[in-house]
Amino acid sequence: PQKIYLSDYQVPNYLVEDVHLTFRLAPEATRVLSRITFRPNPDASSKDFFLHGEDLQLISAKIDGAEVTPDLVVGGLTCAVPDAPFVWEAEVEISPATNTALEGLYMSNGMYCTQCEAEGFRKITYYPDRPDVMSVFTVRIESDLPVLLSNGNPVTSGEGFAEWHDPWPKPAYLFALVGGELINHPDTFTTKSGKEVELNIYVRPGDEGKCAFGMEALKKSMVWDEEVYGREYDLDIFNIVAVDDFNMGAMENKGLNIFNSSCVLASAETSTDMNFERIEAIIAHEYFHNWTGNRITCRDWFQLCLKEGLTVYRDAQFTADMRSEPVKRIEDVIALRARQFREDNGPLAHPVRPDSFVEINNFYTATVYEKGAELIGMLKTLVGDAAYYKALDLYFDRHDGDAATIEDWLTVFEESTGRDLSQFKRWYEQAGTPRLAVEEAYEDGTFTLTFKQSTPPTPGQDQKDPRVIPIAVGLLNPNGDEVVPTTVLEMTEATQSFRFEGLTARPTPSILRSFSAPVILERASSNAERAFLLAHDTDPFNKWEAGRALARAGLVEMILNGAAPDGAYLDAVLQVLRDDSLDPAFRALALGLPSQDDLAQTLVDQGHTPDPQAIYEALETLKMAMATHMQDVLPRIYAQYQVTEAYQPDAAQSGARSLANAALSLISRVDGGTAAQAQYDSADNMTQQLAGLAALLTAGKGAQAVATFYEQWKEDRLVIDKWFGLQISLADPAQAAEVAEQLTQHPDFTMKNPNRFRATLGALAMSPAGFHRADGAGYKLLADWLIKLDPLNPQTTARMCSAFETWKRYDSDRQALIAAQLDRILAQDGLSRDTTEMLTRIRG
Ligand code: DPP
Ligand code: ZN
Repeated sequence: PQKIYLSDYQVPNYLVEDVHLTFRLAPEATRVLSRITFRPNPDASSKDFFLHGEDLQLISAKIDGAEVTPDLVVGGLTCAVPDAPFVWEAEVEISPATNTALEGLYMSNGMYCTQCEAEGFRKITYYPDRPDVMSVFTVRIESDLPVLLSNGNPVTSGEGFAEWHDPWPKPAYLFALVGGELINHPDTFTTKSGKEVELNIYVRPGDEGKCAFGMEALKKSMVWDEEVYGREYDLDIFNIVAVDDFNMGAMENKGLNIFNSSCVLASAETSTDMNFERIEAIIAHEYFHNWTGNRITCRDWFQLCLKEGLTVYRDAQFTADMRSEPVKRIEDVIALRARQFREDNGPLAHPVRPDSFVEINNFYTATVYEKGAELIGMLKTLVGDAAYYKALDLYFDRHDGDAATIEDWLTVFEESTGRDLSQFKRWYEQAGTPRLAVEEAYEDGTFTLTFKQSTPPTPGQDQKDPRVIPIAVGLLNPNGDEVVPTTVLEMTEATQSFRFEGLTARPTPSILRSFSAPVILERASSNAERAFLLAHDTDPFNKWEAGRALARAGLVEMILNGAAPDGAYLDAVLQVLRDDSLDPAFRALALGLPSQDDLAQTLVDQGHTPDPQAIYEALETLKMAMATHMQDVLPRIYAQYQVTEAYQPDAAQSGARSLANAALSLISRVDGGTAAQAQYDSADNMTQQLAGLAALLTAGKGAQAVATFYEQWKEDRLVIDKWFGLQISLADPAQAAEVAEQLTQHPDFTMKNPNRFRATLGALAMSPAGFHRADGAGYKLLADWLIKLDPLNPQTTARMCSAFETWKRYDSDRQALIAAQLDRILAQDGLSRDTTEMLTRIRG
């Protein structure tokens, strides 16, 4: 497969003035007629005319009305064209009903829908399918289906057709079309300048009761973007459509967002608090793309983080404003470490702005998205809030309508703040997570912090240059008072010291407050100091972090040396649990333990080979010790934080439920499952019901509830996804592969639905002890299914290959078992480009 390089970027040879598309929808023979006005690009050095096209049957082509016979080549066509503006017309036939890759135009439960990002439009018609070719689209859809949608504003519609016009020039990846028998949940929104916008959420019949929350989230997002970023919506209508079969979470097509139904449909009975929070965030994310992504798009796919990093950052700000800022920050850092640090540490490490790829779908990664968002946060910390928003105004002013680059983005900040950001740019160019070692000295009232940064080699990048790192620090007195409030140190050298003068006693530093940079802090610390920070730190993130460090240190001792659970940790966490002045959501997070994967990486960092089963057992032992140590307090907490008001998925209620359910999970280890059964039986919302079911499974008493849950919810595919996933993730690791295998035999299992595939095989891959079982059964089962899925859906197959990305951590027996499976998959005839690239990189 061919590698594409950022350094090879060339401007397009032809620009598009406008596009008219006509769709005659038919499941296996949809006709797409295109009428496209091209003009030669004066800035291009070549006159070659090439249009992308894949899986298209060309019926006819014309230039300025005269039939032509283009040369069909790999990935598209070429044709002789005039050296002046001309009109290209083509008719192609495609087969949405047999399109299982879910890219381009496809069918899901009888409904037509599209997914064009990154390169799906070329499966719809011949076109320069690259984001720097932007054009105005007019679309006519012919079909008997009652709902026919495309981008922009509706023009006309009648018996068997509808026409849409999108006045905003856009790249082809933002094109969308939907046709189906759908039910509408309508509303309206008035923008701050007084423009009325029609809002609709379209769903399959039966789902109409699950739209209200998404609609509220949309309206909140629209208000927030006006208030915080000054961005108003720019069409007469904004449509959202829910689709069951979808590779990603959702897609920001101009004026017609298409969502994986799991990321928009919500009801108290069927969705958990976590689902609600995630849905609110994804609705916001896709809506915010209207400015950061659509009005200003990316010049090429190497710039993906330009829209994704910024939009993730914006949706995180939104969630923090709607809910709790510290809780959101802690949740985000947990996810960042679990997915992005893991990626940065392994064979798939790549810069936030990659410089080469084979298949762009493989670069919709935690690094581009989540680390990309961290870079925006660091930039804001470095320049300050006011300068940040001033720079954003300039960015929107200057680049509205552009296909922009990271250079454009940084130039805006340089010009508006006068800062030189050439060193900051290394964050976009260098892969790997910097290690930040700290040493401390105290003498005559002066406290000195000396930091040393280094980044391990990553594939293709042996040497790394020092980066600019904003390090937020506060200092605490021995009595626990804060003597120096949060101060941002700006580190630019490989080694650098910072002094704090005029202190009366040696302070305890709280370093990297709010996780001010995506680095790994390496600091010798004692359990006494961690417990002190857990008790006294005023920074909620570092308070949580201190508890986590304490838990981790104790667990490492248990795993390596067979130590007993650390009494100091148990006491410290009990203090937090009892402290009713703390936000319940925070306390629930503080009760959480590092994941199996986190502990495996910790052991690797300390020079050990992780044993997945030993890690699992240490966590089980510690949870049992917590349950016993706190057994007097847990029932009180459980009772105190029961919500008695009508269900609301807001921060206050969901915080209370998360604390009560964290308590329930521990209680169930010592009460034989009584409390869990009672909660399961009486629950009137999914958060409570699922927490009850999970606690029953943990207590080994889940069999009956698993059966009744299925009977109750078998008609609801999103709830049944949870049912699949939970049985696997809470199985005894010795049985997880068998449980997963049996569930793949269940009549409700289908690999054609990415959600169901992820709920089953993904759940196994994300349960380390079960997946890494010593006999290799987990590896074999996943490989079997990746081999089956690849011919149908390469994108989802390739995504799931990252289950193997940590393989070099493990012992040589496991490595040999994994290598054999990787090689077995790689040896399949016709393996997709997506999967081949992923496995080749992982195999190394
Ligand atoms: N739909 C994906 C997202 O919003 C890709 N743009 O991140
Ligand atoms: Zn996005």
